This record gives sequence, C-alpha cells and structure tokens, in this order.
Amino acid sequence: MKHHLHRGTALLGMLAMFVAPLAGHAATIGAFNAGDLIKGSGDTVYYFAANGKRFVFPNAKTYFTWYPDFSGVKTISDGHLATIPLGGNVTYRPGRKMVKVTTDPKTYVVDQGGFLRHITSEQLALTLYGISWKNQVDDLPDAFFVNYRLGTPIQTASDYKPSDVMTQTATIAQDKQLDETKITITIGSVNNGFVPTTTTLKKGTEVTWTNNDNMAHRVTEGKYCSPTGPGPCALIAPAWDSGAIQPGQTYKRTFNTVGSFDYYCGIHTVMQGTVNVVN
Ligand SMILES: [Cu+2]
Repeated sequence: MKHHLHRGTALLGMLAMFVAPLAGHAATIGAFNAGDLIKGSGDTVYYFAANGKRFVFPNAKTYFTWYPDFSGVKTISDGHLATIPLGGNVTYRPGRKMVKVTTDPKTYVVDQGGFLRHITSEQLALTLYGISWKNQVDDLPDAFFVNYRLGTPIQTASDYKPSDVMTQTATIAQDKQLDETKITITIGSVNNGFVPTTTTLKKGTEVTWTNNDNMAHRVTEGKYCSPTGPGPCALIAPAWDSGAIQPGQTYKRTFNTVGSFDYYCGIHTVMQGTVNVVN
C-alpha cells in the first residue's frame, strides 16, 4: 500500500513541476478553507476537506478530472501540512472519464463515491460518450484500483448519464459525501497552532476543535492581550471558552451569528485563530 501511494505521488510530482515556479513565489499562509487545494514545499497537492483531513491526488490524471490547472493551489508551511491528518485518496470525478484497469479488460464508468460500474457493451459506451468514446477511457494503474469500489454494471443508457452525474458531483466533498455543515480544526502542537489558523464558514456550521497534541489546549474567545505587553490593553472576559481540552478530546461550537471571531489558546496564548462566519 505504501509503495502504491508513493508511486502515485511521484507521478503527480512530475506534472507538478510545472506549478513549482508559481508556487515558489507564493507565501505560506494559515488561511484556507474546506474545499481548498493545499500543498507544502513538496509537489503533492491535497484537497482540504471540512472534516479537517487532506485527501491526496494519486496522479495527475485524477487531478485533471476535477481541476483544469494548478492556479487555485495554496501553499502552506510543512508544519501545518503535517498537522492535518490524511483522509484518503481522491478518485476520478464521476462522469468525466471512463477507466480501464491494466489487468482487467472491462471498461468502467465512475459513479459517485468512487464506484466503478462496468459498461456491458461498446454500443453503450458509444451512446454515453459519443463517437470518440475510446479517447475517453483512461488506464487506471492497478495500484489505484483499491481506492474504488465495484458497483452494479450499466445495462442500459438510462442507468447512467455522464453529464447528470458530473452535475451532481461538483466537488470532492460531494463525491465523498462529507458533511460540509461540520468543520474540523486541528490542534497539533503549540508551534503549529490551530490548523487552519483562519477558517471561513457558513452561518449555522458546527466547528469541532480536535486536540491531536499530547498536551492540553484551550479555545478561548477573543484576542489575547498581554497586560504586561506594549500598548493599551483591556482584558475582556471571553464570550465562550472550552476549558482545558485534553489530548484526544474535542470541543464543539456552532456559529449562528455572522461576523469575525478571534480566539486563542487559554493555555498557550501564542496560539491564535479566527473564525469568519458568512451567510
Ligand atoms: Cu494550547
């Protein structure tokens, strides 16, 4: 399995060299949101999901079924990237292409959730993907086959409409059926702080802070203000406060008011974050 993943990322790496000059100029950032594409100093690109996990594109062909280019990729620090747990591999965008596995003569369409459905005749492939349907078949390396599941075969053209399937699965979150009304922010270490540092979400979204560190942290509303620091400072009682979040524990809060909410760690005040709530 490990070999497979590495082989896959190396493939994407070759293509990602095109993006390297662009990414080299990009400053690392802490502000990214569910649905964003992120990368560290390496070439591998990830999809950052609402559940706080990153999903890897196993090769360039998979990437280009979802995105036309690398222009939306945000570069973050390797420290931040390492804090974000891996969620799995991205699979082909449903409807875009058909796939064939090298060791299996069958041609499949891709359905939501990474389901492969066998196209039972050439006539069907022609009906669904037109006269040049053969150009719409990608070879899927055996190594990536494990990322997919086998669904029921397509018997008639009414079983599967590529354009409808694409419309219904516009994002990777939809494909993986992730709940975007629930957002996870990871607490990895004092150094890396809250990841992402700044999060923008819709009103009514529930945020879960997950403490993946080996020491307690605390989510305290407001901007930390040091009574001994420079400049004027008034300590204001926080509007909400998690109390100590022990390692492995979580704290949840639903944001029902539009606005920008700063918070910091009540134990390590150097750790600061912002939640932006929009309509
Ligand atoms: Cu802390």
